[in-house]
Amino acid sequence: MKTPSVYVAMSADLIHPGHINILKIARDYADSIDGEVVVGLLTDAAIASYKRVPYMTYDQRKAVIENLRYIDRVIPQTSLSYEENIRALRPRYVIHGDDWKSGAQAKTRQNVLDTLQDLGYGELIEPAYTEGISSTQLNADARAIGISTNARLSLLRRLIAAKKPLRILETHSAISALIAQNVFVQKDGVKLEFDGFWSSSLTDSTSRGKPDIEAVELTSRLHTINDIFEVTSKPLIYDADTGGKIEHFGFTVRSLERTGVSAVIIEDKTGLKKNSLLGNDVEQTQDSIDDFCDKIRVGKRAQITSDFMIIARIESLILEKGQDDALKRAFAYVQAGADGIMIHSRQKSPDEVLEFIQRFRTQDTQTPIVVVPTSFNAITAQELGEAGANIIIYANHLLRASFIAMKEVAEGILTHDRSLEIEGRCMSVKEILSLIPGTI
Ligand code: SPV
Ligand code: MG
Repeated sequence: MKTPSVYVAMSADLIHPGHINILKIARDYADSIDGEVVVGLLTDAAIASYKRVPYMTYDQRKAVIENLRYIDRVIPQTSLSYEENIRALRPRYVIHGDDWKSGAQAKTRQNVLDTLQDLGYGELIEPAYTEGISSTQLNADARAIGISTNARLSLLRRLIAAKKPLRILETHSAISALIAQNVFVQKDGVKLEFDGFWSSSLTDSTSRGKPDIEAVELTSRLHTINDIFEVTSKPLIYDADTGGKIEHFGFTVRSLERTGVSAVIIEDKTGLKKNSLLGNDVEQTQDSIDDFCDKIRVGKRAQITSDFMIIARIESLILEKGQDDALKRAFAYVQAGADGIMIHSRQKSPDEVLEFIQRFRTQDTQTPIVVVPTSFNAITAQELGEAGANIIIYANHLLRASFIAMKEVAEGILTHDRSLEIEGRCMSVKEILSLIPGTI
């Protein structure tokens, strides 16, 4: 006969006395029926579906949890819902702290009750929640301490594996990165936040009053990134324009990697680079497939970690060379070692990007695809994800937004010859002081 079981689902990323209390209770219930305690350990994808990716990988969390003495067995729980595991395991008891009766987890709880009722077997036990300690508080404390270079660097690959699509926001300073780090909305019980940062060549140059023509050198750009990294913990994708001279690209890769950047995107243009959204209104030259593949290979040979990603950006649609050219390049770049493909477009409609993704995906289901919906802005990230894109970059919006706000306030002060009228458009001094941890 099958051993009777007690089921407990957990993320087990930051184990605290509240978890131990639940597991001890589960042990007591299991002993009372001569059964086993089975932990359904949420996979990275299950956790990332409703909050950030965990600090530790599934295997690391498993190694910790399966060595706790109250537990007999660990199995994966691949979604937030317990249903699949409950149906397969038919536990005598399911155990969860009583804090989930209201709030975001209430739906999951109801689903557990419905499933047990449907099976006509099993009981939900809800011990009192342990006050005074919570994963949320531990998370906040961990964030305040910061993140190591390697942990940040590897986060992007882990996120790509766990979640689709990723939403990446342009940041050009520490303050804009703090906004991208902390802003969130609650949607259908899910906490939606940005997964990382985009260091845009356009906004990093523009915020320095320089044109987007590779005129701001790597060292200056790394200063901005260091400022950003000092106060945040999310991963960053670096826009390296053309990647510069092939002889220099390996050094760029090493510097980015050393700093903790997760990925570099290089575009297949050569000569004097202009911003892609200018299209054929300016002279822009696409690199040959062979030369660009060589550059990808140089980058791949230079990197030290296996986590760093080199993403090849295809400019064929920007330069009106057509889908066939774009696809031919995409497959060649992947063959040369590119860890991802970015397909760019300056059309108002997303059609050409969707066509590219669909055709690319018929031959390659794995390589991550990056898109930048600046001009085709009516399509949602969710829709692009469903079409097969992995990373959606909002490439310039924080800088564009701040420019309008600053100009309005500057004009307002001149118009009224004082600042009274525009105070409402500014954050209060008290608020701005309290925004930065450590000010007071
Ligand atoms: C950037 O943000 O600098 C980019 C994207 O490269 S785009 O401006 O659309 O070319
Ligand atoms: Mg750029």
